[in-house]
Amino acid sequence: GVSALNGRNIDQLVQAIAANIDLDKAPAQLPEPQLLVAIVGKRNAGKSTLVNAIARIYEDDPQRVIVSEVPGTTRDSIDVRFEKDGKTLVVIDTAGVRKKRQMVTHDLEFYSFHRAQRSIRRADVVMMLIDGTEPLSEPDRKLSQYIAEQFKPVLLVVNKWDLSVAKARQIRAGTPDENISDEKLMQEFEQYLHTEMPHLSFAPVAFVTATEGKNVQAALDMAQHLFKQANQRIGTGRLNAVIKQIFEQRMPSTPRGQRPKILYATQVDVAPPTIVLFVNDPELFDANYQRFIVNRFRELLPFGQVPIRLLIRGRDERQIESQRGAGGQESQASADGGQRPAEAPGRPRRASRTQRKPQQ
Ligand SMILES: Nc1nc2c(ncn2[C@@H]2O[C@H](COP(=O)(O)OP(=O)(O)OP(=O)(O)O)[C@@H](O)[C@H]2O)c(=O)[nH]1
Ligand SMILES: [Mg+2]
Repeated sequence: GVSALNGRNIDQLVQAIAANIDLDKAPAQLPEPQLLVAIVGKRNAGKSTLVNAIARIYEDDPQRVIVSEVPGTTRDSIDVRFEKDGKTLVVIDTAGVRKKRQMVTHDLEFYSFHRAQRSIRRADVVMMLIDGTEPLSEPDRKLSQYIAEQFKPVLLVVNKWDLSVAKARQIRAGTPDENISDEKLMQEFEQYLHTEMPHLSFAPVAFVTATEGKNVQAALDMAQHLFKQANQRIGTGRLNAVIKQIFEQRMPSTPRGQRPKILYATQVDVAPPTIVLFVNDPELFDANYQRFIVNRFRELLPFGQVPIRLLIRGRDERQIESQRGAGGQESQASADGGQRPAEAPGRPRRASRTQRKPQQ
C-alpha cells in the first residue's frame, strides 16, 4: 500500500511511474491545426446548421473521426475540430452579427461584430454565410468590408438555397420565367453579390442547403483550394515576365516629363500573397494603377480567387526590403482600391503560422 500521509512506499511508486512513462513518446502539445475556417455571417444565416452538416460529413466517413467541441477564445465562438487521414480541420462557429436596430444597446452590437472580426483574423479561410432568402444588409456589408481589409481568402456561401429557389420561382409564377433554371438563379445571385460587394469580386460563391447538407462537401473543397492558392509562391523570373507584360500593356498615366519605371518584382510572403514592386518613383504609381496591376495579376498568376497584397517601393528601399517590414514608405491596393489593412504588412508573425503548409 502507499500512504501519502507518512511517505510509506512513495519511492516505489515514483519508480513505478518512471518505468511506465517514456517522455519521448508523449506528445509535447496538440498538433498544429492545418486549416482553420471561420464561419461568419449575420444572425440566423445558418452558421451552426452548416457546422453540423460538416460534422455529419466527417462522421459518415468509415475511417476514424474525432469530433470535439473546444470552447473558443471568446465566449460566443466555438472551435469545432475534425480529423481525417491525419489532417485537421478546425471550424469556428461564430455568433451571428446583428443589425443595429435589433440591439438593446449599441455595445451589444459592437461585441457581436467584434467577435466575428476576431474569428476572421484567426482564420486561414473565411466562409461568409449569406442568407439566400434575404437581401444583403448592413451586417453583411460590414463583415465583407472587414474580410477584404484583412486580405483573407473568402468563400461566399449562399445558404437556405432550397428556400431561395422556391421563393424566386414563386415570384415569377405566371410569367414566362416561372421555370427559371437553378443555374440561371445562381448566376443572378452571384452577379448580385459581386455588384453589391465589389471589394470581394474575386471571391468564389457556393450555394448550399445546410439543413440537407447539400453542396457542403463542395464548399469545403473550395475552402481547401483557396487555402492552397493563398499559400503559393511564384518565382521571381515568372513574376518579372508577368509584370513586364502588364507594364507594356498599360503604363501609369503621369504628368509630362516623368517616366515611371519598374525595376523588378518579387513575392515576399504568402497568405496573403504579397508582391513587392520596386520602382524608380512610388509617387508615379497611383491607387488606380495599382488596382489595375492587382487585377491583371489575378488573371495571369494562380491567385485568381484570393486577395493579393501589392507593395510599391522606391529604389532606395531595396536594402530595407531584405529585413522585411523594417520601414520605408509603402503603398498598397486591394481589388477595391487601396484600403489599408489594420496591421502593417511584414509584421512579425508567430513562427508556427508561417511554417504551416497547405494540406493536400
Ligand atoms: N430551409 C432551410 N433552413 C435553414 C437552412 N440552414 C439553416 N436553416 C434554418 O435557419 C435557422 C437558423 O439556423 P442557425 O444555424 O441557428 O443560424 P445561425 O447563423 O447559427 O444563427 P446565430 O448563431 O443566431 O447567428 C434555423 O431554423 C435553421 O433550421 C437551409 O439550408 N434551409
Ligand atoms: Mg449559431
